[in-house]
Amino acid sequence: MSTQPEPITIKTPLRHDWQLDEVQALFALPFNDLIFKAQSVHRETFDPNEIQISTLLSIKTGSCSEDCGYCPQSARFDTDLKPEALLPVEEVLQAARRAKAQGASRFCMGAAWRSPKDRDVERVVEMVQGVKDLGMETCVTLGMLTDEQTQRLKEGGLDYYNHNLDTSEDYYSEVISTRTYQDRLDTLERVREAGINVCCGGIVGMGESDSDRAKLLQQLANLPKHPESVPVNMLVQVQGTPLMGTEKLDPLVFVRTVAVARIMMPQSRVRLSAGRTYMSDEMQALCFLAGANSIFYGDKLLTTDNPMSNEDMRLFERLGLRSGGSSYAA
Ligand code: SAM
Ligand code: DTB
Ligand code: SF4
Repeated sequence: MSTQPEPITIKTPLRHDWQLDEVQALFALPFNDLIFKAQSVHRETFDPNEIQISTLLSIKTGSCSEDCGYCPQSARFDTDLKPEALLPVEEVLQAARRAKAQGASRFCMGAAWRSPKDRDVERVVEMVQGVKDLGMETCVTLGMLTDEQTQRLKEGGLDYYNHNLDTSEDYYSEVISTRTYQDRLDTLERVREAGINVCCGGIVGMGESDSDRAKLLQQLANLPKHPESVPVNMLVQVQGTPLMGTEKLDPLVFVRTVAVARIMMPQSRVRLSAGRTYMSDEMQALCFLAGANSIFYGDKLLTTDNPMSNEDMRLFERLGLRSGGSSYAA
């Protein structure tokens, strides 16, 4: 019996020298050409019908000192949120067990801090170890980190650290004043140096311009190494936050943003993140076609709603998608 040789696919090379006009030219392609290109790049690396699923839990909620204009957890805005101290480890592990039973492969724990205290990091390390013992991948997002804290998380076995650039450097000061873009880049560099996988993306629909979206993706792709995971969030508008009432982004521009992220970071997981409750099934299907291959799964994001798990499973069935493929593709 003769065995067929495996077909050879030549992968799009990874680039870190994107120029703004090149990124803008991708955004400006006719929609069909852009989606075709994104889906072609996607198939060089990934199974196009496999979606990685992560479940989020807010382990410390609200009363945050920062002024991120999109965020319901800032102490500076009058939102309807009930603050909660850092959760006990066992409560977190119960939520992780439920997430695993529902099919999530990664458990992401978020805390409303500017930066954690050392004793908080110790408690988070216990959570990471407990979640890993369940056989799940771990991700945490705790704000800015020191070298020592990053090291502790690495030693504790953390798989991913989420820290978003959120928007372009130019638009950043319109949204946040209490920490700088450079602070974010510094934390990302620490996480990368420590050998923890990087989860880094942004939010669109905050009133930014086309060129801000292009610049955000340029920043992400021109990092020394592409983030393994790139969350693309649509702003969830929350009553009481300064960005409440911002003009809604054209859904097709959101899909284009996903497609351009896929083309520029061909081996990263691009996550269709916050905002899915406001997206039609058809829009989400277009995002998967544009190369999104990860979602947040479970009825809640951190403090706001996410589609119900059974609705997501139904959508997966209708689209012939499977959950799986938890790790970085390369
Ligand atoms: N406090 C930490 C920090 O800011 O780094 C970690 C938690 S913070 C809530 C994590 C990320 O959630 C933010 O960087 C932002 O990208 C995203 N986020 C927060 N509120 C959002 C909203 N209303 N809509 C979309 N994304 C949001
Ligand atoms: C990310 O990029 N999006 C998630 C996660 N990383 C931590 C958070 C979305 C939060 C949406 C608003 C909320 O639920 O509070
Ligand atoms: Fe605090 Fe993070 Fe919300 Fe900013 S995004 S206000 S740092 S919880």
